[in-house]
Amino acid sequence: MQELTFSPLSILVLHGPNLNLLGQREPGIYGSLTLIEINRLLEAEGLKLQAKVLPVQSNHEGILVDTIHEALGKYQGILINAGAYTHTSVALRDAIAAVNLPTVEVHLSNIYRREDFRHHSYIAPVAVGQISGFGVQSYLLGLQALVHHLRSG
Ligand code: CA2
Repeated sequence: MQELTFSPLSILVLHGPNLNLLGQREPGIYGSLTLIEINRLLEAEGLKLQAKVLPVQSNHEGILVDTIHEALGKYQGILINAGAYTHTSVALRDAIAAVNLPTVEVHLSNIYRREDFRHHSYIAPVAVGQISGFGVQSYLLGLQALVHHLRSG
């Protein structure tokens, strides 16, 4: 049987502030998996999709901006959970717009069922799309959607 092979893709996965605490606090909202476990699941999903996944977490807006700038030429797409910076950061939005790499926004919780201040995303207008509310599945679905978008574009 003939194997389907795709051109290699590298995807930058960005996790924003406080997501390093996953699995240790607030499991009712964010689930019981740690960030390391989520990254392992993403890497396994990447293998299935023939895409290399590189996860980075930072609590610092400037580091996230620098990491987005450095993605140019190294990665074909970005999967991002910007955490609380989703609702505050024009700088992250401008960085994504500047590098112009296809970006998918994900959230563990459904931000539209929560406090009003979480209903607005600065990232959404510069993203290909957004997946919110499916726990770790938001990340896995987001990775699938991004890879599909990159391969069909
Ligand atoms: O639902 C999401 O994925 C969020 O991006 C998570 C952010 C929140 O500010 C967004 O509105 C929605 C918060 C991440 C905080 O993660 C924690 C993990 C464990 C314990 C406390 C916080």
